[in-house]
Amino acid sequence: MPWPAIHDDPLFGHITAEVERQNTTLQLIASENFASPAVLAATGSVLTNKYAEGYPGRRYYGGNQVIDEVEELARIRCRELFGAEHANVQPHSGANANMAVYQALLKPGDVVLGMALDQGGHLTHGSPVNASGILYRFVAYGTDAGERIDFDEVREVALEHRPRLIVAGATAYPRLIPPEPLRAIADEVDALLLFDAAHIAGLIAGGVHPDPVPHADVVTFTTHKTLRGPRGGCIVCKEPYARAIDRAVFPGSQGGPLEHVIAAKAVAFAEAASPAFADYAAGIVANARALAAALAQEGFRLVSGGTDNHLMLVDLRSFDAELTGAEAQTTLDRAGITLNKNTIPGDERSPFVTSGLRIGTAATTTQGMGPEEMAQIASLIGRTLRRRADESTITEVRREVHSLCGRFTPYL
Ligand code: DSN
Repeated sequence: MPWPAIHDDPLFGHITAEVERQNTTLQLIASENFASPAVLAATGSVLTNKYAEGYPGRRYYGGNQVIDEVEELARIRCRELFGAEHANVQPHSGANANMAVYQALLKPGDVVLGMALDQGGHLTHGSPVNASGILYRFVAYGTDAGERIDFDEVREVALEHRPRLIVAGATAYPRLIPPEPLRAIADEVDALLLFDAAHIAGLIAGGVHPDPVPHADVVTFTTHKTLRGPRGGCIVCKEPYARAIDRAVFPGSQGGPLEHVIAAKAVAFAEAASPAFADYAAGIVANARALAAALAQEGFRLVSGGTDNHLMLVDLRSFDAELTGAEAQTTLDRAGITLNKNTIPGDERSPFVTSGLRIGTAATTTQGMGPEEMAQIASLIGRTLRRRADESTITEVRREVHSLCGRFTPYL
């Protein structure tokens, strides 16, 4: 027997337990989704066995005839889905994609504009504890009194600091990000424009959010959030940057590509190109609006007053000044409602505590839930947090969550 028998390894018990958790509790983390059986099959395929440093037709190892076909298919589907001139499907994650773009376009010490981290930006948009903030001089822009991106401020900061690159995009921003004003500002200061579409790639592919590809020099995204593919990253760019981007991914910052994940990305691109995916993307936004409206009815203030995308930020202070994001996350987790604490603009609490929650609808929409279920979820959240000291309420909500999920089981 070539492999040791490990069918009784406790690890497989853990995987079964995780399937059970995903099937029976509510997944409201805005960056998560349920990948299709076809995506899971490709991710778990023998393609994981193959080393393929390089790119199709230019590999360092032999035996890559099939792998070349797989990666080329993924690149073609990615270009077609996003109408892009060039695609690199090798980044292992969105963070890797962003770092490769910086490596391709910048020199250490160059000035870059990015969204403030406490107002929705990502770690790779210049956090001092991230390589982006260590290697490059990031200057932050933020949101205005209405908690929306302040394009006048972006322009002022750009004129003052003359960045080499402007980074658009966020991980916790509930509103639409129009690419045109950012392109105009980038042109005015002779900067390049990177649009980090990690969260909204599925909304762009589904045609419900404006397409940044014609406007940005480079667009990065992850494949596992609203796009509903395997965990991973991608870069699309204009042709003049293609060679530098490819070199920055390999050999610049990664070794062997994960070809099983690239195959699963190809599956996801095909799924996202189907007419049904446009309905799905519209459903995500409709559900987010319904959930936000129902949460407002429960007494929660929504940052910026609502949402245009797949997520909302809840300001807990309006509901209960004593309730922190950390306590709300832990309490809801016990009730079978999975989401994450999040800082909100002007938050006085630390990122480990926070005054907010981030809630997304990509996964529940995949399950087939609609506005009626969103209203029920808002009511469950409100009831749990209002009566959080009462153990029987947590048990009762957990039972209701179980029953709700039983009608929309993702993995039968
Ligand atoms: N962890 C991702 C998110 O939740 O938005 C960002 O990297």
